[in-house]
Amino acid sequence: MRIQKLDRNSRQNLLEDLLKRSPNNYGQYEQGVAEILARVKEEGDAAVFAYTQKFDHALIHSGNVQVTEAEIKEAYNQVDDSFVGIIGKALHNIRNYHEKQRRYSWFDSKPDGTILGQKITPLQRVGVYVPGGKAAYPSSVLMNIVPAQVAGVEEIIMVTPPGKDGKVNPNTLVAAHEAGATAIYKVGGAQAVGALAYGTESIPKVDKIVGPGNIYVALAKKAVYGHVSIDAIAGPSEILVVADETANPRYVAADLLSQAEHDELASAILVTTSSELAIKVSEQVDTFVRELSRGEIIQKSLDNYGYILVADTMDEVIEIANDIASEHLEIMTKDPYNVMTKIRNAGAIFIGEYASEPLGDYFAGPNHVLPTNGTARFFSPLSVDDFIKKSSIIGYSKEALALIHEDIEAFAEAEQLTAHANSIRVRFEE
Ligand code: HSO
Ligand code: ZN
Repeated sequence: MRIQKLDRNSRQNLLEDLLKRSPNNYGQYEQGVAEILARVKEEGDAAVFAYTQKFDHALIHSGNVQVTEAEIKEAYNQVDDSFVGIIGKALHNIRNYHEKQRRYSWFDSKPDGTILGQKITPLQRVGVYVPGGKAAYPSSVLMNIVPAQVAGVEEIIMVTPPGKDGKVNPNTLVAAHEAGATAIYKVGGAQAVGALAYGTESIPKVDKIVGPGNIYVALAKKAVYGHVSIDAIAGPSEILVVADETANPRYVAADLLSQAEHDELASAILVTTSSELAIKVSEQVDTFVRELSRGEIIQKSLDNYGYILVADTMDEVIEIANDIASEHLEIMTKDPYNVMTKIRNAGAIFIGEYASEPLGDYFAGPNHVLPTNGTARFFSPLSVDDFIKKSSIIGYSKEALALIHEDIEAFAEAEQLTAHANSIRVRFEE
């Protein structure tokens, strides 16, 4: 891995380099996606099935588009019981964590008879997109469904592209069933997003679409935003390790590669105050790359967006970590909790040498759907909040309104909205 001294130059280059990974640079596919969406809106099922034949080479029709109980049973037969057990344990932790995010309605009443409040209502129906092919991660199925379920969403509709044989990845089906998807449809791509956004004869319209997907799915989600809600558009994975001389180089190297293996555009960065650690990590990375099965992807990803930066002080390390605003941030220093308090921007913060990133991907409980591409400056992990909405509650008594009615009338008149003023005034005319 390349090792650089952290100075103004390398810092500037790094930040510019990372920005190139933004999924906002795919304008050339927009037209094609818009056409797919328009046809799905117009023709419903017929368009969805035609695109499924064209892109997934699968013959899907209204009689087989929804996954049946029998297909779920068949999937269980294909998946190891021990894996089902592991999914169950992960689910337990993920549910417990998300339970803590649950929000409650509140009502404040005053002696004068006013009641102000906020009513929490879960979204009624949401769509979870699950990619097919190599990125069909059962862990992501859990991470997208659980917060919706904890929020109280009644209908959790999953869509996922079928293989040529018209079947869905059995691991995906088992994870969806364990997590509590209420219906599963065998459609993918922009056409699936269109179906969820507009509704078709077979697939119901939802209120929000979440879940990762390829560029067509991402652009389709962006295009239907406003018509339905969507989650943030996920970019390639990122890990940033902040370490001092006390860190174990083998652990640091292993953790960097855990995210580099996701994608050739993934980014893996170590920022450290120790040049000795930098050299050891770089050597260890080379050893691991030779041993690991996805070594080729890892090497490409490291050539693209892998960096080891050596800084003079921990303050500089923290500053660049905040500028990068990484999806995952690991802290391996002698006082990791102290460093953590100075981190402003990060999707998930892993503290100490036993909190390795994959612990969060699979098992600890927090969501692994996290802001990428520097968006941790203003976005948060997927959570129960994504699946609820709020209504304001206002209740007033005559006595309470009497005290302020003139002020409201004056305010309305200042805006020259006399009907507004009138609506208050008529209540105090007798
Ligand atoms: N680290 C990925 C999520 C994932 N990892 C799924 C393994 N499976 C999100 O950046
Ligand atoms: Zn991962």
